[in-house]
Parts: sequence; C-alpha cells; structure tokens
Amino acid sequence: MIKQIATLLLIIITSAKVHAQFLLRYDKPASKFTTEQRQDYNKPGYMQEALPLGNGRLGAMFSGGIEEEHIMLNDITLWMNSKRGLSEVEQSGTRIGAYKNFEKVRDAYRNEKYGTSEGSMEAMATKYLSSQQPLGNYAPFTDIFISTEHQSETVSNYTRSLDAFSGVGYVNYSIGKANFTREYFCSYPNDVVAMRYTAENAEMNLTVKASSLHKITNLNTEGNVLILTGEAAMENDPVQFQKRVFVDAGNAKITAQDDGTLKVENAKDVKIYVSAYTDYLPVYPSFKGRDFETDTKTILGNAVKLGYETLKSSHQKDVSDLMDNCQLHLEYEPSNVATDALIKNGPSLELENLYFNYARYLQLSCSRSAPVPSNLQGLWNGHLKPAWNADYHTDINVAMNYWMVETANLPESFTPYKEWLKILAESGKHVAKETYGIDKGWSTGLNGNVFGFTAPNEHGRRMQQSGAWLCQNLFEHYAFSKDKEYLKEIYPILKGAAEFYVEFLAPWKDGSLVVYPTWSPENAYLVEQFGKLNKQAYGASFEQQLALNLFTDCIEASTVLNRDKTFRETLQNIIPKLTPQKIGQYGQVQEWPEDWDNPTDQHRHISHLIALHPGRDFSPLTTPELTDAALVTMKHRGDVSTGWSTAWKTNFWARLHNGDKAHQFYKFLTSERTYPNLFDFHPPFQIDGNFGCVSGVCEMLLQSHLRSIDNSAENIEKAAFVAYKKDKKQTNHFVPVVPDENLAEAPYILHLLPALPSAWPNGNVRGLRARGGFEVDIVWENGQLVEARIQAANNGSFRIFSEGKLSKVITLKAGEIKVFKNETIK
Ligand code: FUC
Repeated sequence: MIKQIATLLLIIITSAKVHAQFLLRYDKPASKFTTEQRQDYNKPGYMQEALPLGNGRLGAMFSGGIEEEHIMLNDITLWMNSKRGLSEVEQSGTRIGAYKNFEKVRDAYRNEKYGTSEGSMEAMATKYLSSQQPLGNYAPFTDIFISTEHQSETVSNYTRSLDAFSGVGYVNYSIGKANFTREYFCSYPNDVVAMRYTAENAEMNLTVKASSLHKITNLNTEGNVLILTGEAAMENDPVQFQKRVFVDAGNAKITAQDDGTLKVENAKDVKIYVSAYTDYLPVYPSFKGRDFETDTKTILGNAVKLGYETLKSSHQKDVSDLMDNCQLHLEYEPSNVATDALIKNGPSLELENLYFNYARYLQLSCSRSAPVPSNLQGLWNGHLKPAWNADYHTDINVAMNYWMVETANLPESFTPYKEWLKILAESGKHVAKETYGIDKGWSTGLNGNVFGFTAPNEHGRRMQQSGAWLCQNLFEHYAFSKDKEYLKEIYPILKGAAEFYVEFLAPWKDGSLVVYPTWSPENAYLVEQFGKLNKQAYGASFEQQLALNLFTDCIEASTVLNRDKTFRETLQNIIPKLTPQKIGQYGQVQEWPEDWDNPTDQHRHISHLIALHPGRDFSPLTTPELTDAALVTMKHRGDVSTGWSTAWKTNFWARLHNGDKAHQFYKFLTSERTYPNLFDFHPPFQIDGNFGCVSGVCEMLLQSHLRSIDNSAENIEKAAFVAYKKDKKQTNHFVPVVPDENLAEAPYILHLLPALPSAWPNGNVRGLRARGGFEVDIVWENGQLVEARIQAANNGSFRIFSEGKLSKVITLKAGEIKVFKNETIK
C-alpha cells in the first residue's frame, strides 16, 4: 500500500514538471537564413536554430527574428527535378528491357569479378541495370516574412520557445513598457498554419510578405488575403502549388502595397492563417490532380469561420492527447538554462529526457496522414539542393524513422509509410519484370521519391532490393496492434515482396540460396586488393536475414488470414535452404558469406546485425553464440559515428542487454550529435537520428520481440522460439529455422527493463507499447523494478520476463489492466 502511494506520488510529482520536460527555450532569435546557407546545406544557421511545427503534410519553422520574422513553409508532397505522368512501366524508373542482360550481369557475380574495371560486378550492374530516369529531390515550399519596425538593440526580456506538449511556438519581448507576443502553430484538425501577434501598451505596424524560391506564376491580393501561386521545376511537368495568407487585424488598417505585401498599421492584435496545397495526388503514374486552388481557398475559409481560439484549442487538444500517450520521466534537478546552453553544457539527464519527449513531437509533426512518409529531413527543408536530395533512403533511414512509432506509442504516424508502400508495390512490379525478368511480386531499390521511383538508381551497383527491409516495419505495425483488418490491407504488399524474393534467390556454388546482385549497405570488402568501391556481393548477411524475417512474417500473415496455403509451403521449403549465418575468424558475425571482415573497419553501417535489431532473430536469450559474435562486431565498429549510426548502436546495445553501453550512445547523440534546435546532426541535419535513438531508449526499458512457443516451459531459453540453429557439421554456421506452425498464436514475451542504465537509477515511463497489443507503464527505483502496469488493447496473452524470471502465460481481456511487482511475476 505504502509503495503504491509512493508510486502515485512519483507520477504526480513528475507530471508537475511536465512543461519543463517538453519545452525548448532560447534567449535570442535564430540566425537569418542567408543566401550562402540556402545554397550550401553544410553551413549551419537557420535550419539548425529555428523551431519546427507541422501537421504531417504542412511544415513550418519560425526564427523569432525581431526586425523581421521568417516563417519557412514546407509541403511534404512538393518535389522537383523528377518526372511524372510517364507510362506505367517508365514511371517506375526501370530500364525497359534490362532483363535481357540480367543473366550477363549475374555472370559477373558468379565469376566473382571484383573491383570496378570493365566486366566487374560493379561495372556490369551499372551498365545494364541502372535507371536512366531522374529521382529528383524534396523541395522547399514558400516563405513568409513579417517585418515589425522593431530594432534588436531596444529589446529586452526576449524569449523564443516551443511547447512540444501542446505544439505551440512563442516569441515574447519588451520594448520599454510595451510587451509583444507571437504565437505559432500548425493545425492537423484544420490543416492551416496559424499565428497571432499581440501588443500590450503599444501598437504594431507589420508588413507581411509572401515569397518562394520557385517560379512564382502569380502573386496578388484579394482584400486582406495574399495569394501566391507557383510551380516547382520538373523534367517534364512542373508541380503547381498555391498558398493563401489571410491577415485579420481587427479594426486596424490593412493596405495591399504595390510590391505585393500587406501592410498592417496601428494594430494591437493580428491573426494570420495560412493554407497551402500542391497539385500532387498519390495516383500512379500521373501523381497529380488535386484541385489545389479550390482546396487552398476552402480550407482557409473554414479556418476564418472557426476563428483563432477554436483553431488553437482544437490543435492543442490534438497534440497534447498524442503527447500524453507516452512519457519518460527521469529524476534530475532542472537546470533552468536555455536549450542551446543545455546542449552546450554537455550530457545531462535533463537533455536526455527532453530529447525523448521532443522526438515524439517531431514524429507526429512530420508524419500523420499525408500520402508520403517523413523523408531524411522529416518535412523541414529550405534548400533547393538538400543533402542526399532529402529523399527516401531505404537502406536504413526511412525504416529508422518509423521504428519508434510502435514502441513510443504513435501508431497514428505510421499511415503515410503504409500508403507509400502501396505505391512502391504497384510501381515495383514493373521493375521486377523489366529489370529482373520476374513476373511475380515487386522490387524496389535504394532511393525512393514521391513519384513511385523503384528502380536501381543511376548507379545500378547500389543495393537493388529493399522490399524485405521496408516490409519489416509493415508487419511490425500488425505485431504491435494485432489489427486483422490492417493485416488484410497490407497482406498483398507483404506477399508481393516475398514472391519476388522467392524468384530472385538463386543457388550459389555451395548449393545454398543467396540474393544477388546485392551489397552490404554501403560497405566495401577486400579494399586493399580491389579498392574502396568493391561493394558488390552475393548473399550479404543482412539481406539473407531480412529474407528470413520476411518469409516468417508472410507465413504468419497467411496463417492468421487463412490464405495461400501453397505459397506458405513454398516459403517453408525455401527457408532451410537460405545460406547460413556465419561466425568468422575473429569471432564476429560475418558481413558476407566469405570471411572478408576487417576488424579495423569502422563503417557506420552495421546491417549484418539487422537480425539483432530491428529484427528479432539474434538474441542473447535464444542465439547466445550469434549474439556473442554480434558483440565482437560491435566492438570492431567502434564508438564514434554519424547521428543515425549512433542511434542504431543505442538499439543494438539495448538488445545486447548492456544498458550502460546503450546509454553511452544515447548520451553521445543527445549532446554531440544535436543542433541547437535538437535536430539530429548527421552531419548535416538528418532526422533519422532523432527517431532512431528514441527507439533505442524504448528498447532499454522494454523489449517484446521474443515469443513463447512452449508455454509449459519455465525458463526462457526453452520457451522462446529460436530462429537460427547451429549446423551439426560446420559449427560456425547457423541455419534458418522454419517457423513453427503455431508461431502466429505464440504469446510475446514482455521483457521489463532489459537494459536499464546505471545513470538512470530512478524514473518511470508511461505508455510504451509491446507486441501483442499491450501498453506498459514501468516505475523503477534504485535500478530495480517497482511495478509494471500492463493494459490490453484487445483480448490477448503474454508472458513477462523480469530479472531472469519468466512468468506463466497471462491473459487479459480488451481494456483490462494488471499491475505486477517483481514478487507477483509468476
Ligand atoms: C545512407 C548513409 C549516409 C546518409 C544517407 C542519407 O547512404 O550511409 O550516412 O545517412 O543514407
């Protein structure tokens, strides 16, 4: 009883600090977005300091500039420099008829033609398979500048902040006795950006200007509405867009000026609403058709009718409901310093806590219900040529963006990813056929855009297949929700990906089935002999692991939906033939089927541990030898790497049950790989690190990827399903296991505090999600579990694993809650 009261108190006390744990605060404006910065994303400034808002489609950043506010707008569908509206086959980017040369390309692999010279695997793949269509890049949208006639020198008490709990940005300052405030938000329920400028003991003169880096086809005013219409350059059909900016200054005077701006004079309270759309529609292969002008007008009209207070309260409710679903509370003394100083001061629990909560805000702001997922920069971009085109990289980045939506309880954010995969599956069937001569299923390559590009990119050598990787998140969304309607919806995508691999896998010289052409993202081997570009390979371990993962998921999906028994059997027959996972000469997980690993190689990609995370097939509890080997690999790969790589390492160490090591990477990322606005620093800005490391924190506190296949077994080693078995003859080989028939029904094992770091002795987390459809709150003290509260979304069963003890199977009804303490886990 006393403990229960203490727990309650802890939750009440920590929730009183709610705002500090969600607040970004600065005492100066963000830098101006200079022409040099616009042209060179490596020059940090506005993009790294301004604060982001978004509703998953529309995005905005504000600088809080005193003389002039700069609001940069984005629309996640606005791309440029690509093509759309080609024929169904061409729109995929495939090379028509490439399949006629495919066996010639494969010969180079079969004959192991290393290096890059003529006839090499590299040269052949590039020559015969690579796309000749442009991928394009994610584009900036438009800007709004609001000049104030204020001067920085006269300003006191300046703050610029973002309350990530309710999704509202603020700017406050005084000039003499006058106080000025600004508020900004981007509403999901009403699809507009809204702002309010107020003055106390003074009046304001504001000039509102709309601009764009793209060609403006029309800039005019209708009363107090600025209308900017423009187009982003494409290789064949510019993407058109419009933005409307409505200014309500009460009784104050508003004048449309000759230069296309609106001037507001002597106002005390000014409200501004912005609506914006492109002509993009997620319709293959045209990708156009939205009546963007009508929509822009209608949506703005609706916002005007509702008024500022209604827009704001519905927005705050929308965001805070989602933010409230999952929260981390670490115990620390708040420093009360500005956020940029907090980062500069080095690692702290305060920063770690804020970073976790803020990543959830960023996630719901850049991924909600748009037809396309968050890209390398979420949806915030002010560069006509952003880093890596701000595209969809499928060899870690886009999948990493979406790991945390399940564990950190934002399943709402997953929809755009699923919708995008529907397009890839439609487009990718043309690539399967034209590039590889396979008329079943679909294929997609390393780089994606919003126009259904699925071909191997212009360097055909780059990893050709990413269907299995992308489908991992797709199935996980089912594993966490157990939503059969969703499973029905995505089953054709999953099956199509598996069908392609069934045809694409080919026997290697040892008789096992391997994927080729392939590479192990983006790493080279035998570099001294064949150079830094010697990357093309066969049977790269990551891809073999992903094929097993996909086939296992597909077998489960078809069992649950009671469909495609014959196809299920095909998969069951193939699995044991997949080339084994191997432990190499240094005791490491081999990255390739040959023992080519170099122990001094610290490449940022560690894809051959994908079965450890986000996969489930390597675990210290089920495959100890493979995980010992993974530990060797992790040591080889070292400690310092890019943002997303650091984030992945946080997850790996958590899955290796080493909380202190996982924490070391989280600490490094939050303090060393973070810009002043808490955007991840690859460098330059790349959002995957923000999301990936928060997934790592979830993995430190709760894991649920193992399943109890033997419910009568009392210890986990006997109970859990094992996906790789040691080969009887070659003891460093591990052969994929055909999933047990009843795996689909097997309860997930909820492992509580599997990697709690010693730096977090006390704390609690609310609303983590576990596979099987459960929400879990955990309280811990002195590094020990105090209690776990588990709530079932549907009728379902699970087992708990905590401090080495495995419970019996526990069954809950939908909505039922059960509280466990260490002594009650039986
Ligand atoms: C992959 C990574 C790079 C970068 C790019 C966008 O190519 O190897 O580090 O994140 O994606």
